Amino acid sequence: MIDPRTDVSITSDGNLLFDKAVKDNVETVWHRHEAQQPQCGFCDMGLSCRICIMGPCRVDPFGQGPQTGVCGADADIIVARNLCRMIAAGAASHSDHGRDLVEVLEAVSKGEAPGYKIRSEEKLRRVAREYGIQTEGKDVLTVAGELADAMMEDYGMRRKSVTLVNRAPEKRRKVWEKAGITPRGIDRETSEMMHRTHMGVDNDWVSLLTQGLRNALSDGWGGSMIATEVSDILFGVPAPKPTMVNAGVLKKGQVNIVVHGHNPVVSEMVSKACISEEMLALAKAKGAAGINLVGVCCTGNELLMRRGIAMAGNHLMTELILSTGAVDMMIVDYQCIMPSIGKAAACYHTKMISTSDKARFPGMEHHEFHPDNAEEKAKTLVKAAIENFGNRKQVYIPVAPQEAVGGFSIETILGALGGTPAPLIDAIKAGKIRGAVGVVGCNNPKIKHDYGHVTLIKKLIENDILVVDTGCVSVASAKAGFKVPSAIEMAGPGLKEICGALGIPPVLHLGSCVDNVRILVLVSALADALGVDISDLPVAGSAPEWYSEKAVTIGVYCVASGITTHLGPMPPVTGSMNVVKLLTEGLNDVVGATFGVEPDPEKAAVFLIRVIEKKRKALGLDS
Ligand code: CUV
Ligand code: SF4
Repeated sequence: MIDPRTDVSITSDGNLLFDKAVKDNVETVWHRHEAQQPQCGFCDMGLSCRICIMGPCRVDPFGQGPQTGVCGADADIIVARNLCRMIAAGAASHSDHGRDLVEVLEAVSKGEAPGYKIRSEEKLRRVAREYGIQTEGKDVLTVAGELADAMMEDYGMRRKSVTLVNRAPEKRRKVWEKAGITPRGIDRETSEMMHRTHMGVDNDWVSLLTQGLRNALSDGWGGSMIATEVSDILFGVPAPKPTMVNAGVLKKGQVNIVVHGHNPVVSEMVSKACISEEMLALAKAKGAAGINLVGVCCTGNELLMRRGIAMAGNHLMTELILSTGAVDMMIVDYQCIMPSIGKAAACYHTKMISTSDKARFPGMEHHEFHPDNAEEKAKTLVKAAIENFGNRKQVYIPVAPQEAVGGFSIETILGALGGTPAPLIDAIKAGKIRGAVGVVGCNNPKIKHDYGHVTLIKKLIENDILVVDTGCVSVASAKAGFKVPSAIEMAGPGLKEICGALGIPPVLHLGSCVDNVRILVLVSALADALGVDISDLPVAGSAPEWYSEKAVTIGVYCVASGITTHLGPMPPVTGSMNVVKLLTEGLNDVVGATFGVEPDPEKAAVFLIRVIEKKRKALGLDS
């Protein structure tokens, strides 16, 4: 295979491993993306519909061909329905991930999950009280069981609203009440979204999108928030830790195990097995100096947050790190795992393992993890990885790892500030920090790998804007060196002063994609401290290289929560100017925030800075 491209990424490990993959005849996401060109223009604009089999249908954007599908749906209806189904899929993914954690919590309470335990009793009791559970005098497992029960109710149809919306500032909850978008039940909103988008149900694009907002809020303040909170309860509340990033975290002389996916339920058990004496002795007996567990994507973020475990890469690096030939085993759970990677691994000695009853992949061995067998399964797999160490052929690890600090939970951020957001607010009031932007989301082969993330973040911190990041962005920014305390040298003078005094980098790693809810908790604390709504704060969101349905849902719940959000790639909505206008302007009157789309990260920085400066002015901060 000859490939003229030498610059798919802005990172050197990305480019070098891409060349290696090409040399080894490994097909990558970039090859397949090219093979898809030109991609369908109707789909790109959201104008194709295959909801029923009177179709599939397409609406002609130029006005000459058909203007409705067979059922009579016009461009507005088709575009809105398609977007709403993306929201439902994203909400379902995060919320189902949350459900898996609630099930582990329940199993722990019943003593049916050996190896798992309650690591943060303090947080368990605190969250239980938010659910109205009387915790005094009750033992920890009883509280865990009652909390799991109460959370299960959040998924259903017995409540007026999901419980954790109470964390939002009162003003925000009023906005939701008025717009009729307070999420009632987590599964309910997703289910209703699917119902409304069936042929012949909701055919008003405004009312469809309104339900889209409610559905997204059921993720942000429901399913994702439960996922994060229960993960903290079971695996510990993250605190800042030093770590390493990029493909250089793989080690030549050690057994390399990579975990990929999203749910910490599996990776936590694997991480435990990797440090057991028994496994270490076995590795040594097989000639390895140790066992090196590293992560990719969000399950890696979960481990990094709580254990300081190194990150080998983000979404577009998942195939490439296999081409190091140094991965003895990759263990996946679910979400964002390209079905191609089994094939890529087949070019090397790498053993590929799937673990979830709901996620299977070609070219992988399936070893199903459940709360009752996870501890044992993890040991079996680590053993198999050790056995596989001797089968390595050539190993190519082209770069040295980059240092980074990760693991900022809101609890530790506020703790570092003395228990209140006041010092942060003072720095914002004084204009030393102009505001904050959450930069989140994926990679997408439509954009040079990590270019959007790194370019945007560089501009923001130069302009004294504090950046918090999650998901695949967090790996990009760590690789770029933004996550060491000395990175303040790249920040503007005010941000440099504040971060310097606190000993923190100008870009804070808040975790995985479900951990975007930590941003919601942080902005709620800031808004409450100032007595304003979230939409009044000098904050914004951005997803410069997003690709997934989950990212759509995150974007929508951020905007519905009052955070104006930038998207790099255009979502498939340009077929309806009505929908575009609602998303980019109209929503301002409903929720006080909008979307902005700008593929160029330099221009996106200007957009975000303007949003922040406008909010500052409205708050009277610079008068
Ligand atoms: Ni959930 S959703 S590519 S791994 S951030 Fe990474 Fe993060 Fe997007 Fe997926
Ligand atoms: Fe066509 Fe309407 Fe069926 Fe969609 S729902 S495929 S527009 S007939």
